[in-house]
Amino acid sequence: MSQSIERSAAELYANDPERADAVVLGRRRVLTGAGLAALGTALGAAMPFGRHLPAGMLPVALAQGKGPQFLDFPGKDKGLVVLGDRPLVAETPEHLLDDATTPVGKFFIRNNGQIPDDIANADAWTIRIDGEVNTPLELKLGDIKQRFQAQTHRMVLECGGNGRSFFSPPGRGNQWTNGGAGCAEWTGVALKDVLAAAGLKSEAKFTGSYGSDAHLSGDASKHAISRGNPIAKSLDPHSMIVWAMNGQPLTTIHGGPVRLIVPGWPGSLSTKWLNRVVVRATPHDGQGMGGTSYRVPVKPIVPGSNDDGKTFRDLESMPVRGIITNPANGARLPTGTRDLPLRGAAWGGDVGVGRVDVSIDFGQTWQQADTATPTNHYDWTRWTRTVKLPSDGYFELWVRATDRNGLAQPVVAPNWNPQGYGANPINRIAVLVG
Ligand SMILES: Nc1nc2c(c(=O)[nH]1)N[C@H]1C(S)=C(S)[C@@H](COP(=O)(O)O)O[C@H]1N2
Ligand SMILES: [Mo]
Repeated sequence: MSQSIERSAAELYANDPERADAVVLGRRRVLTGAGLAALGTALGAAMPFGRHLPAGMLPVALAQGKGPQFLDFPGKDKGLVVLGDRPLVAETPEHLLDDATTPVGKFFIRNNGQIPDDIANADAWTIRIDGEVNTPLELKLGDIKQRFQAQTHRMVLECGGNGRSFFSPPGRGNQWTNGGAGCAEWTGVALKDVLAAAGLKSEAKFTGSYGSDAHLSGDASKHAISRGNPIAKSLDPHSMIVWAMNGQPLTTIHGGPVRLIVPGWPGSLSTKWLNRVVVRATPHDGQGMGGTSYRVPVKPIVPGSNDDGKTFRDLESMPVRGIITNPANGARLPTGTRDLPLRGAAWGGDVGVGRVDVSIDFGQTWQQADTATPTNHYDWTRWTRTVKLPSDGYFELWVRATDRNGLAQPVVAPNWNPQGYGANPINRIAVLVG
């Protein structure tokens, strides 16, 4: 076998999909021992629906590159996968998102700068509200808790780059699979109530926000990140200033003592260690705004091309996504398993989920899943579906969510862009029966 095949199956599929198919599936598009041996893989079984595998599509079981680096961080599940350690970024494999409410220990971590030290007196933390307001405010967290109506909602927080690793060629940045998302119960006050207390001027069209984390370089004149959005999103009753997650004080790693949650939009708007909200007449110009940052093409561009992003639009509502949370990708199931209960979650930015379908035959046929009603807007939709397997062998289980506007997840990541935002292809997992 040629050396190039041994480098990695993923590379072979990327460079020469026809040859890859020939090696893996053979002319009859049935997995052969020779194909397996050539790739040194763990497929290890017949692929009953192999003839339906789209030409040139890498089987999921061959997609793993180098082994994952698991997270070792106080209070965090050891199954989280580190995507970067400076700044610290870790994602949650799909099978750890099997809870209706994501435990704090399983919640993904995304930092852009240095993680601040723990704060002793949370209630003394101060947030400034200024800019296009009648009365600029300096509010202590303790005062915010007293003065405004507290509320709790279970809502998805999702990184704008979630799914990035599915782009080809790869987008720049952390190579998220589907694990840059979680759904927690957030307790706090509506941002709109706090803005109303300051009094919005007629010029108030946008907001920007700042957190206290230092830039990685240590340069005090720079912010790690500072993003903003049109004022309408800040006035959404679900956009909140929060101090508790799943009923516990917000931990430092998740922005404690206090952060924003701007649900349904890129997670980067949900500023951690929040110390200032500025109301503006013009779009915010902080770190992470403009150019290709959190922006996507209005007209598709050639994958891999250079583009300064000037004609792009800001990524706002996140696209719909579904995941399979049980069984786990790579699960080995007992010989003779025929009824296989699948479980998962789906969510879709501001729009929410209309339906969820699963396929066991590479998308030839789809079966609609049962969906539970979300507890409130921005909660995710949990789904279940039992599928019948025809035999032992290697199967891929696919899930495809469709949002309430009828937009379904594509099979491959759409609308390539240099920094890799908005990749929401269907979730595919592999199981081996027998
Ligand atoms: N101050 C500050 N806020 C921030 C960030 C950051 O680096 N600094 N990262 C943002 C990004 S990109 C995401 S996806 C979410 C991640 O929140 P989490 O780490 O609690 O999961 O926080 C956002 N808020
Ligand atoms: Mo993010």
